[in-house]
Amino acid sequence: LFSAVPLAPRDPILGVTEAYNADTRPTKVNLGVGVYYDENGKLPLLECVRTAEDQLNALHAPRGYLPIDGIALYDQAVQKLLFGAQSPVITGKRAITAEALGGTGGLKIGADLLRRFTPEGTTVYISNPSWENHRAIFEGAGFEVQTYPYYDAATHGVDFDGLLKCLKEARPGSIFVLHACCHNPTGVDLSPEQWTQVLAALQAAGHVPFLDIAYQGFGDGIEEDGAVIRAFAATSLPFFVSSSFSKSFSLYGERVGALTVVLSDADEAARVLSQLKRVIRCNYSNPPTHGAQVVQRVLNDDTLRRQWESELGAMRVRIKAMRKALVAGLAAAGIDRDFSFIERQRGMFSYSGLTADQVEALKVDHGIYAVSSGRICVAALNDKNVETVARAIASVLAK
Ligand code: PLP
Ligand code: TYF
Repeated sequence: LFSAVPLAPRDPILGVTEAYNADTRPTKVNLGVGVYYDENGKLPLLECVRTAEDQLNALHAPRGYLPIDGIALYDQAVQKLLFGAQSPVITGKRAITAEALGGTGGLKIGADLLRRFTPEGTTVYISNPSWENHRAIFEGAGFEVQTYPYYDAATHGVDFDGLLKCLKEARPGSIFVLHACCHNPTGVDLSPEQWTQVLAALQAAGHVPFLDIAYQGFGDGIEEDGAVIRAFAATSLPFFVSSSFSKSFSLYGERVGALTVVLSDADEAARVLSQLKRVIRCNYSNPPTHGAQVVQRVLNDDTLRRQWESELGAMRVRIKAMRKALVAGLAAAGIDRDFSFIERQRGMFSYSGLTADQVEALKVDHGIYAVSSGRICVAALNDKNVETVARAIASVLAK
């Protein structure tokens, strides 16, 4: 049965970490995976998380099965975070939310749900480029996946005409996966005016938007980064949102995320929730307790919530400082190419423009690991390594 099974390709991003781990050079730097490291190069445990965990430990609560859609207080907190507490989609009971296994889990149960209720042959469009798991998840759910034009390397911006054209020409009722903020891998987001046009085009064609928000708070702020979701919620358009707390709470391994769907009315929402629960039951039955308990406690407690906002704000500010330091470091290393776009990009990533060969040289000659597309994780830079990284990049550019 298994003698002819071919070896599957490695994940292009997680494979970088495997190679990095095997490198014995003490000066090595991992700019591959999208993880936030602090100024000492360490994965942080947020103070708000530590406090919530201490409180939870003191309770010594039993661990029964959760409801299929997770902890109610968590689901409600997710909705408030996404839409604002007073949003009509919440008060009108048009939004349903299920705790999910990270943002990935939110995408997966959303994809499975859509597959059950969209016509055969429905196409899913993801950005070109996108997080590769988008393609894998939607293809795995049984969809044909195509790309819409997004990144324009010449301008380090968005090919907006190409994107609009695709939205207009795609068969009505197609599914569009959109990064709500901090686009992975490019770091290039749409402007509010562009979002308005995208929203109008989606509505005109009756497409199904599937917003992915995995980096809320890393762009301009929690509120600011959620503005796109609120703009969608202000229309009557049904849409999906997969959200993740992996990065914003530094809770990667706890798998805390959610799927939220906004429907036309409360009755439709109740029916769709019943179907979503069915999808969850046959995937993993019900979600885990710990991570969602922690997040729920923080979001629903004024003091912890303020602490979270301040800790997340500090991460955002540090990343921006590292963007500046990298651009300055490249200039100081004698590079005259204009790298100022790195400062304009948002979130954890920068599409640096380095070629696959240059990324390979960075690894071989300098022990600096990046994704072969040229994507670097700016959140892995710190005051101690940024100059080394800048000099290494300068040296491979000069090769
Ligand atoms: N969506 C995007 C765009 C991401 O970059 C990530 C990163 O991991 C995810 C979803 C998934 O997040 P999680 O780790 O919570 O599954
Ligand atoms: O893009 C990244 O680096 C993060 C982490 O299969 C990640 O989103 C990467 C690959 C993957 C799962 C998570």
